[in-house]
Amino acid sequence: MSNFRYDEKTAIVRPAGQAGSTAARSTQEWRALDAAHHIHPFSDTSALNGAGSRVITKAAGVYVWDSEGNKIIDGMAGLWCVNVGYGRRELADAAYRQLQELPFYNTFFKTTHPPIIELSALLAELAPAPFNHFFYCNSGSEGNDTVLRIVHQFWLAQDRPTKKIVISRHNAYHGSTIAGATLGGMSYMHEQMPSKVENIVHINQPYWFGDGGDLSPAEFGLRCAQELETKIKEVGADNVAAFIGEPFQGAGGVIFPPDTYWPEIQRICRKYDVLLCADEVIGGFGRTGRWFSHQYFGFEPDLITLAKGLTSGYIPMGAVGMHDRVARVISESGDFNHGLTYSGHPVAAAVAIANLKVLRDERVVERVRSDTGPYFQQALREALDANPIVGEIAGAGLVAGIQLAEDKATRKRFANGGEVGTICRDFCFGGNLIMRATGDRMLLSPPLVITHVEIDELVDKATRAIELTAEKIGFA
Ligand code: PXG
Repeated sequence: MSNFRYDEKTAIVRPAGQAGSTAARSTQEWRALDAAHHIHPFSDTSALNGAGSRVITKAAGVYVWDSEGNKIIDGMAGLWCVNVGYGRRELADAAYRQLQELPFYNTFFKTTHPPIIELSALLAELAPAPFNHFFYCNSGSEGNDTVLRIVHQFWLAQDRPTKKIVISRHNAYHGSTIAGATLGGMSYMHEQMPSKVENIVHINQPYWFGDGGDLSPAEFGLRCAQELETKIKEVGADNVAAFIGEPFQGAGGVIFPPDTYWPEIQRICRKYDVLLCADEVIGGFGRTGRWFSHQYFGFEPDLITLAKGLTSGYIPMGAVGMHDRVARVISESGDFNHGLTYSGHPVAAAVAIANLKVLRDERVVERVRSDTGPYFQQALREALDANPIVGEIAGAGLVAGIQLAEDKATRKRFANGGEVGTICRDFCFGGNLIMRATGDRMLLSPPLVITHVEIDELVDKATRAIELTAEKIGFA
């Protein structure tokens, strides 16, 4: 399949048939070239170049290999996306076939093509009943830009042009385009933007461990949701178009809202005629053991943003799924003036179909729900509940956020938030484990095809990193 060969001994990738050619490079050479020409996302370039990037050269299943030959268990599924695991031949073959058959054609100008037709029908089959229409783009960020366009058009088409405000949450992540980052609640991103998109406001996140005070989780969930009602009243329901939220916050730290939160958010949205948008970029395609994480939390959004697991990250693709009541309005309101050259790209669509068929036909989502998900959640709790620096373990299915904290009983977090998480992350590096840190929350979101044995390895390595961290800061 590949024109490149991986040399097990040197851990170097070489063009096939050219062992030892100049195209093969050492880690040092790769790092030097990377430093010379590549600006990395969300990175301090000079600090990174000083330390040198880790060069990942191949992957299979739940493992990646670096250019030094280290085999690393990928507890983050790439960047929350490689749901079917690495190296699935079906996806590569689908791309190859489609590249030969029809590598590109657009879906503008009264045109369509078989891959995007088949993908749309398949998504309609897999998504909950009222989601039968999909608009395509290339990423989660573009998906959320698209959500803004749809929401605006939805109200405009119904002669309610004042409904423009979209309410989001602090510490949400909705992407890095200007609109995506404005929707997100990451202030460090806002600080570097020339301006924000208008008519976007934020309320607090449902982060009980940090902000719950003396309230029970259930009370706190209700109180956070009711902030939405307060905000709607403050700006006027006639001015509010939509609320958007990740069913659980991913990049923000795998923050699982209390059970009371989403039903109350839904009640408020319905009461004030506000569209409810679920950003399923991380939660979609099986992560919680349901096809979509809004199903896990028991609510029914009007729009869903999709990306990442749609193609398992093998090729870029994003989409927005519309509830019938939204699709009807958008379909019947004349031109929708939005689209991207690669909206519905045939190769991405072919890969998405192959990916979704793996998830469906191998019953991967069901397995996460009834087998590997519960096994993973239980293993984490057994290993870490008694650890002196573990404050809470949040999650479901194959996603978890492990809060490192000074005192579990009082939910006291460490001063200098993030330092302890960084120490732990460094131990993960040393232990050939990829586990992400957001502040002092350690995050796991492995490929959904992970086995029990691999879960044991993942949990052992994560536990070891956390134990070493506890020792280092004097808590062991
Ligand atoms: N919505 C959510 C919920 C996301 O997690 C996006 C939208 C944007 O998707 P694109 O494809 O435009 O990146 C995301 C992306 C991290 C991290 O550090 C998370 C994401 C992206 C980059 C880093 O956890 N999520």
